[in-house]
Amino acid sequence: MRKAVEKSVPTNHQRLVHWVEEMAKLCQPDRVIWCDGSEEEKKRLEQEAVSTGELIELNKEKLPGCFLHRSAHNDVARVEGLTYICTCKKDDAGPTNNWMAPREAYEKASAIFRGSMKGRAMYVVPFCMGPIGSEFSKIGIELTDSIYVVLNMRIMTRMGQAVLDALGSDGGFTKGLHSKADLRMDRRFILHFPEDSTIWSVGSGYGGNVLLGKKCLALRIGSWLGRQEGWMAEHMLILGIEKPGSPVKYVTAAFPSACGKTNLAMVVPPEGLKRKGYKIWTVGDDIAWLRIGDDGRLRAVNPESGFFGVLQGTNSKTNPIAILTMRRNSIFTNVLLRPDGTVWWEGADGEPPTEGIDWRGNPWRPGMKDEDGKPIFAAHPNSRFTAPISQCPTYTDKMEDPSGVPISAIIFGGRHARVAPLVYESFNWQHGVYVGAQMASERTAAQVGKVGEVRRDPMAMIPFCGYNMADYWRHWLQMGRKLKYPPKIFHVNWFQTGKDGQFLWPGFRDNLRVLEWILERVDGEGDADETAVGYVPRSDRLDLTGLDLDQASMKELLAVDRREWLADLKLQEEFFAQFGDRLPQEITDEKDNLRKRLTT
Ligand code: GTP
Ligand code: SPV
Ligand code: MN
Repeated sequence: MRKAVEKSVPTNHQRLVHWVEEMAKLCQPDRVIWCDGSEEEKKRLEQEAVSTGELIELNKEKLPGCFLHRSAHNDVARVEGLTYICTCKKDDAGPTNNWMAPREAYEKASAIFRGSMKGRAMYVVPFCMGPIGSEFSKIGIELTDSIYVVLNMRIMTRMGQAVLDALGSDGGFTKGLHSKADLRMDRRFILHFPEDSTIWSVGSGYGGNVLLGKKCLALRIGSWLGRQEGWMAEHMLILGIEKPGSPVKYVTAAFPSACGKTNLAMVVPPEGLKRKGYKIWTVGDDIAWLRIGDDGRLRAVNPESGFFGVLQGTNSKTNPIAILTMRRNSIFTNVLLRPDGTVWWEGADGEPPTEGIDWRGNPWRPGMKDEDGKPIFAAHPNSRFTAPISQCPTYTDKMEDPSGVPISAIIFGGRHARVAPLVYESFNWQHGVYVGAQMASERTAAQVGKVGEVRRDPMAMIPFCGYNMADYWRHWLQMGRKLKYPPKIFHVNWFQTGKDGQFLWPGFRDNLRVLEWILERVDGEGDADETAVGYVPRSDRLDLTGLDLDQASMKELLAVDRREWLADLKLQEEFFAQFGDRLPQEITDEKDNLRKRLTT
């Protein structure tokens, strides 16, 4: 009997096999299934998920190969309050992470994992973050009892037998264990053990909590490994911009969750800039792994192979490339189902449907209100699509380049109704690191919590940095010293509002006008005024051809309001104080220099 089981195990990696057996003993699934990533396996899993209602097959003509999934009502976003970094020393996790001692964490979670897969299968999902064989890449194995997770991992990562083959009989890997268990909030934990390269996630079935390659490995464990091994794991899109006659220039941009990364990664030139013939290449929309190349430049790889993108507000006007990408072989999570088997969400193309089934699975009509008189949404504000990056019209095979793409500029940004101007350039790398460290942004629906509240979110990594952020900034500073050609660092803000509460900047495709100035600056061109916060473009310097924006708004967009900045400095100081002596002196120096510049 035992022989037969062993025979079906498609690896001779004894440590891996042993760990899978141990976890199966804990979770007690009915069977253990090793995933090979084949087309046949995909079909089989889809059929099974459809038969249990875990997935709903969508209209075969209009959305071929597409499925709808509804997650539990209490399980629709990342749960930062239940996400922990479990290091031996609390200080290594730092003041911005939840911390639990490893032993306590394993014990607590084991009690929930114990027997949690009874009556279900345990899938063994071998996955690789980054191109298989690249020095950037890392292998993980996720054990899960969710077919939704397997099918998403199949899109989001390089998954299957090829990964086991690359792992060989003794390769290193991150151990991921996931079980939906009973989906109870009070029995939900997302635990990271960077010292063991282990991730345990229990009690959730939602995206960033359970697709362990994404935020858990590629950012939290990744950032830890990056510091040890001399590279960086960042919450950044990677985008190539090609001007006719010039080589493609690549930039990365770090914006907090639901603040515009996917949109910028797929930006389409606005009418007024079309004459310039720009081409855009999408390398990644959420995560970048950065290393110093032999050429002394910063090089980036997207560790993922798919998008897990926000749907609300996504339509053929705001993001046509995303709409084309998700027309087939995609998974839609928490949207409205139309009677014809297509899907809809707030801000999608076309009029709201006259009827449908909402994200909770209830009949829905436009204008419906709940008991408190609040409108009932057709889709959850954090509803998402999962789609392969290879289907993206702006896909580039540079994505597969094992040595990554060279980065010319790093762009930080947040959702900031006030304070930050549309764009500014830092004075140098050290100042740029400070610009990233002082970032603040309004909360969005991507995480459970109060939407709109401003919080500090350095480098858009506050929920994702797997160690003490003070050490993280030190690592950034060190990387800069090692780079022969450090990229220039910028800050943007697409979200300033005017007195009427409306966005001042049109955003979306018009953001390319700002990227254009950024690339000019990279080339040592582009006029700028030196202000207290950094270099700001002269208002006539952005190419606004075809854009109906009055001079007054443009001035407001580029203004640096000293009073507001000084008020914000107070909040920064409170934030930085948490790190005590561990805060790098350079950050304090940069902050003090800013105060000086603002007051003289
Ligand atoms: P995550 O996947 O959570 O990391 O989000 P993201 O950073 O990729 O954000 P995404 O591009 O999906 O955009 C999030 C929301 O912001 C969507 O509702 C977009 O329509 C909206 N958005 C994106 N870019 C802009 C912009 O330039 N201006 C405005 N006003 N809204 C934008
Ligand atoms: C984010 O919240 O930054 C996301 C979505 O990209 S999730 O996968 O849930 O983390
Ligand atoms: Mn993200």
